[in-house]
Amino acid sequence: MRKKVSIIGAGNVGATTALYISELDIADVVLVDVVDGIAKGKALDFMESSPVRGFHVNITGISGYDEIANSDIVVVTAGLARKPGMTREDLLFRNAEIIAGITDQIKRKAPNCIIIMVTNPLDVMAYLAWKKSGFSHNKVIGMAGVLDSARLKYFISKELSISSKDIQALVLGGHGDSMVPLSRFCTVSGIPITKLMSEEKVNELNERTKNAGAEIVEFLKTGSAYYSPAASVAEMVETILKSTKRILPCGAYLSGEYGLKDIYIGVPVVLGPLGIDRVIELELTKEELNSLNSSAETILKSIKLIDTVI
Ligand code: A3D
Repeated sequence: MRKKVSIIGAGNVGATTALYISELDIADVVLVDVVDGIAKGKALDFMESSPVRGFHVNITGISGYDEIANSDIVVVTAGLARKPGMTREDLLFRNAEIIAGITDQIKRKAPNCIIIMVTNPLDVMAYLAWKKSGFSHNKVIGMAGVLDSARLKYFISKELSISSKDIQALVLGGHGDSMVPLSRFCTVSGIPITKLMSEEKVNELNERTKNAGAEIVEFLKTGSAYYSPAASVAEMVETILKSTKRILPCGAYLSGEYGLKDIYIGVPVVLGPLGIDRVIELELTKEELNSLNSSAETILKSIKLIDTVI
């Protein structure tokens, strides 16, 4: 029996994720969207590319939830983007309602799956899905750290004119302005990044990483990044399904690690076949811990705001 990955939301991130996962040839993919025809049309289009791209898995597109039954992983990318005149809070409430509804469906139809949350605000939506699903917290994971670290790796590789393959970079904290890039843990083939570039340059690349999402929105005008987010989801899916137990930065539930409790936030974890195997707790400097705490405060404030939906 092939593994099965369902993706809720067949928009830019969802559809691109479906394509990347299909091309890995490791799982059948079910694409779900509330707008009738979108998922079906895209799935059929992808399948018609399979003879050329050489993958053998099946992609199904639907507007209901029956087909997600027995999914090993459900990736949630459904939601709204901020529209003119909409505050961040409005968006928070609208997406919270959407995610609450979707989580109900996942709980009913795929009670044994692992949920990977992508919808923003990421850490809050991951918390909501965990609470609403009643799943064990190792089975609800947020995707952000893989993307934020990938962006930092890319900027470093461009700066040093070297392959990004040998770069290790770590970004902690909430997904957004408050993320915490940790240059102390950033290396190129084991060489600390600070030996290869000045501190000013390191800080500049960290800042660019924090604003990387906004930089792309500024170019696109009507949407946000989706190729790199989708690639990051596919990496998490591959890690889980192939049981490679890689250490990846993910949105994880903390119950005391880093001095934080009852929150989802980005930290390095061992990602195993059952979800988060364990959280890796690093010894942080006072300054790094302060940044992580202020990132956590922002997330906790938003969690409080959607108390009624939870
Ligand atoms: P978009 O292309 O608008 O796709 C969203 C899709 O969700 C649309 O096709 C909608 O029809 C669909 N949808 C809405 N409500 C439902 C529902 N109840 N059930 C099923 N489908 C529904 O957006 P996108 O793909 O660019 O982004 C999707 C989400 O991911 C947004 O919340 C983004 O902010 C977020 N995102 C997060 C990251 C991270 O790194 C965490 C990166 C990129 C995007």
